[in-house]
Amino acid sequence: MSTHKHYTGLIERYRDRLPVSADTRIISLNEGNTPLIQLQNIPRLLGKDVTIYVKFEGLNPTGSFKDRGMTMAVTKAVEEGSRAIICASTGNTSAAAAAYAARAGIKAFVLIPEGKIAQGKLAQTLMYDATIIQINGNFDQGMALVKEVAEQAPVTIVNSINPYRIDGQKTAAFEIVDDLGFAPNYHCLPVGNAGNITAYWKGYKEYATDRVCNNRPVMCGYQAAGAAPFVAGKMIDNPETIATAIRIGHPQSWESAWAAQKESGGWFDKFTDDQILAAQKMLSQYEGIFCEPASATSLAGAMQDIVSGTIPEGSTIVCTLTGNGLKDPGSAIKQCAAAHPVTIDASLDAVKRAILDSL
Ligand code: AN7
Repeated sequence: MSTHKHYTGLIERYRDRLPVSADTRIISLNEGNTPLIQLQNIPRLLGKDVTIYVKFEGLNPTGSFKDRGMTMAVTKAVEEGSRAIICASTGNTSAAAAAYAARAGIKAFVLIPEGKIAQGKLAQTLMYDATIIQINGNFDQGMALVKEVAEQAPVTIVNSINPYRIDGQKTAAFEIVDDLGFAPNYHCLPVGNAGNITAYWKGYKEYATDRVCNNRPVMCGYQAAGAAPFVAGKMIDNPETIATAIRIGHPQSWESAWAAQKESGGWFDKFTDDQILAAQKMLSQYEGIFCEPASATSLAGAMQDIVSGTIPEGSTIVCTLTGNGLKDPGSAIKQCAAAHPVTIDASLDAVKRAILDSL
């Protein structure tokens, strides 16, 4: 028998912990199995003795953590005989839904806020050939419409109100514990619709209950200042942030996110767009890891709470980097506009001078 083991996605890896049977047709793009990368330079810059890992979910097949939930949601939709899926999205869910629908050979409809999703996400969704419905409204309005239309049309909702999404996404917590041999002391992540914090907490609890590990992390949920309903303690009607992925004011997983915070002894906090972009740049510049703005909210929060001592020295911290920086080239180029590249003559002399000038 061959000793090679070809990784074929998170449903196969964790099938004992997921709602599939031996004859379920699995719709997968080999998602999951993402790297847990230890930061080497940022802890030193902070001057604190902490161990920080990032779970780089931007390396999933469509470039975000949504693939974990979508492999499960589309697998179950197909198993139940559905011919079409639908979602509202700030961009990443639409890309994942479109890709997994293409893989399954079914139709995807996506409602997106016009002009408010990053370019890479739009490009993907177009290429995977979803039907894009742009609305003059935000994610929350799109979500409300999706819930209404799904009652009157033969479409399966694949937003994280679909419980299979949460089941798929909980596997990220399994992978972290399987990699480390224990759960981190703190788990930091960006919070938008709050499906992911719900999913991680479910995964960590499941592993602790089954004694795969004997600890559970404190859950730290970080939001953009202009879209921080969990910090406000109430829903927000006009969310605004440059981190368009988390431009959400009415999170669907409201109760379960509060449960994660309370049961884990964690907290919510909010960060300005400038703080989020600064964290995104630091991660790129000092660690070589390029995530999208929303994802950097996790590191912005971790850094603040490490520096203040809220997260004490000696801690092991995992930050989820939910999406790839290549999703949103526009905000990156804009942020680095001051350092825009110079153009010179195509001559050896000119290139040499350019190098010597900046050494
Ligand atoms: C990069 O794609 O809601 O708190 O429609 O794309 O589970 O919603 C995206 C959310 C964080 C927030 N980081 O996660 C969508 C969508 C990135 C994201 C979040 C999203 P949740």
